[in-house]
This record gives sequence, C-alpha cells and structure tokens, in this order.
Amino acid sequence: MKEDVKSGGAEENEEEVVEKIDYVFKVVVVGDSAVGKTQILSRFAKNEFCFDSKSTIGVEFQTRTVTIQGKLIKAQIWDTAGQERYRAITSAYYRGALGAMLVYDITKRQSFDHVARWVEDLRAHADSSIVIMLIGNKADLTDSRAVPTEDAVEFAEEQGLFFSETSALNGDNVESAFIRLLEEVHGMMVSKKALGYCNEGKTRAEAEGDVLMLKGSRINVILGDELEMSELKKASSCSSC
Ligand SMILES: Nc1nc2c(ncn2[C@@H]2O[C@H](COP(=O)(O)OP(=O)(O)OP(=O)(O)O)[C@@H](O)[C@H]2O)c(=O)[nH]1
Ligand SMILES: [Mg+2]
Repeated sequence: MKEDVKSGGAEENEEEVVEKIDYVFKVVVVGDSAVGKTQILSRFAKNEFCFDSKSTIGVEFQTRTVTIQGKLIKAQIWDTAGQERYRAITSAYYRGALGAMLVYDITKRQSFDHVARWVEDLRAHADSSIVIMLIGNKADLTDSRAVPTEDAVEFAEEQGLFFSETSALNGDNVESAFIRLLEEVHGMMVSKKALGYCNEGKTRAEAEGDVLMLKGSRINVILGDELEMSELKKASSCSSC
C-alpha cells in the first residue's frame, strides 16, 4: 500500500500556511481503471500530465491548499486504484471522506455503465452526506466520444450529483470541478454549523466536530462549452503547462 504524501499547493507555500489552515477536507477519487483519475489529480495538485501513467496500486494521496470564502482549506485527495482486485482495500479509504470525484471516460461506455455501482459503493462505505462530483474525463477526445453528455446529466440529476466534463490532458475544467466540490463541502460545513448552533445549542467546537448531516440534491453542470482543444502535448513524459 503506497501512501504518497506530496505537497501540491500551487498558490501557497505549505510550510508558511500550515498554522493557518481552517479545515482539512478528505476527498476520494474513484472510478474504473484507466479513466484518468491519477492524471486529473496530478493536474489539480501539480498542474502536470503524464502520458505514460502507470496503473495505481492501492491508494496514494496528494494535497493542495486553496482559499474558499476566505477560509484556508487543505484538500487531502486520495487517488484510488480502479482495478477490481483492489476494490476491498480502496473502499476502506472512503471512511471520513467529505467529497468524491467519481470519474468515467467519455470514450468508454463501460466506465459510465459502472458509475451506478461506484455511487452505491461510496454511499455504503463513506458518510451518507458525501458530496459527489461525477466527472466525464478525456473530453479532449471528441471524435471518440461514446457517452453523450445528456446521459450523464440525466444520471447526475437522478442521483443528486454534481457533474462536469474534464480533460486532464489539456486541463479543461479540472480546476473548476475540484474547486466546486470543495466549495460545496465547505458550504455543507457552514450549514451544518448553523444548524448545530440553532437546533442543538452546541458550542462551535462541538458543531465542527459533528458529521455532516445535510444532503445535497442539486445538480450543477459545468459543461464543455468552454472546452477548447488546446494544443495536445506529444511528449512521452510528465509535463506541466
Ligand atoms: N486523451 C486523454 N488521455 C488521458 C486523460 N486523462 C488520462 N489519460 C490517459 O489515460 C490513461 C490512464 O490514466 P490514469 O490517470 O493512469 O488512469 P487511472 O484512472 O488512474 O487508472 P487506475 O490507476 O488503473 O485506476 C493514461 O494513459 C493517461 O495518459 C485525458 O484527459 N485525455
Ligand atoms: Mg491511477
């Protein structure tokens, strides 16, 4: 089991901000093998993409610190292996996750057909209030699309998920999808605290320590309108842009 701790914060120097962090949010990235989970995380945490990406074994995590509504939030993002044989191990890591990126490949119908199973898995092993963002990755491969956007929108609506199409390769929508997920988790935290104060007369510390009880049912679609086919990098090693 590899637990690879890396500081990916693009904006802030982790050592300088460590004392000031308001929240640490655990997020898991799940979905079938080869849909691009590792590369999406790599793009968000380090602004890198690797063409010769190796299949993940077990779990690894990376972090990035961002500011949301004036709060310094450290996202601890767990990248899980999509291969079936690691399923029992990886689902053990869902515990305590406040957010999930559920990734499929827009060019592989099967990876979308399996999304319902991943949702079930998340709801069974993570907290029931987990915020889930459905991600259709590899949106740069427009000619090979096998999953119409409408199918994913419909599924997301039914299941109360957020939805976005991304490209880890050219970076389109990756940042906005992660930030949106973290904003929603933060919003839940704030609502929960308000409820905690109003309904239960709790102290701030007690309210903050509770498990989130609100459940999101909205859908927010970040579609590929803005997706542009940027210049595709042909390099065979990791690259940043
Ligand atoms: N064209 C394109 N290729 C991508 C994109 N994201 C990932 N890939 C490629 O898809 C392959 C699989 O990517 P990974 O990130 O390793 O997939 P994974 O979901 O982490 O797979 P497991 O670790 O086995 O679960 C690699 O060859 C990547 O280069 C993308 O947005 N566009
Ligand atoms: Mg991987």
